[in-house]
Amino acid sequence: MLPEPTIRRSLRAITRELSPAISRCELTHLAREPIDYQRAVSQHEAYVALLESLGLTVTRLRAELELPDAVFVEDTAVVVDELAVITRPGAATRRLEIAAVRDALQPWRPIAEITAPGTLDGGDVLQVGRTVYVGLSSRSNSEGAAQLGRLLAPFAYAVETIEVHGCLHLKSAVTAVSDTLLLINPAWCDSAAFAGVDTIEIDPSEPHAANILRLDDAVIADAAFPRTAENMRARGVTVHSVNLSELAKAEGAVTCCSLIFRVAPENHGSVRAQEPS
Ligand code: CIR
Repeated sequence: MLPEPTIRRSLRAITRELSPAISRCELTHLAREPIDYQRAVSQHEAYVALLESLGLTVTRLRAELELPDAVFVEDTAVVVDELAVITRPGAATRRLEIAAVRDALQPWRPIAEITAPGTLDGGDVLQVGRTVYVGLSSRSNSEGAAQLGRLLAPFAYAVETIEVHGCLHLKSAVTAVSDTLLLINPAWCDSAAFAGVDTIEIDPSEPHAANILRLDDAVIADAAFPRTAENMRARGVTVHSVNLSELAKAEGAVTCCSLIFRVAPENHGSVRAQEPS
């Protein structure tokens, strides 16, 4: 008898190659420092290779010289099982990123979109079961959250807003290990908003550690945060590490560099999303 495929076998990822213009990226909470482009490319390639080694099929979109932040593909869409919502990123410089992502998601999901005056970055959207938390940040506004709520309501998702302070996105402050366990930096968002859900706090010496990428039975974390990784392992979480130190200078982290979504197992790897020319 064949072994059961792991659930992760049906996960796909969309990533986008790194633009040499990354040195002109948006920055909100960090001072600009030089980014070593070649090292950043190598780190990003290692990230994609890790996703592939863990069984995901990855669609890699091309970089564009005029889109410095396009590698942070997470911000351009919110993908749930039933629908892909193309966002309207809060930074106007990032709005041209959405076209290629819409094309790449088209084969996999019905498409909806956030429209003006709504703004929404995918980095502000945290799905935990049928609850979708939206961070109200410098990028995402209450109109964007309300639009997302209306789009997801027919599928029985409840959208809740939460204030974010001191960091770029909600998922800088909190991410999900599973539907019942969150990793949180309580200094950057109000943990009371997640009452009833179990939480692990980041190690206080690692304020940026709360951003982890959830897969079905493991997480990916930046190797820069070993103490928080140990806290997770102590709770039985499988943690894979990757070094994204150059992208961290652009205020990027592990969730930002991919859009992860589930496909029916029979479609896994069989259909290529259209890639922009
Ligand atoms: C920006 O400021 O938009 C980019 N430099 C970083 C975006 C990181 N994205 C994310 O955390 N989801």
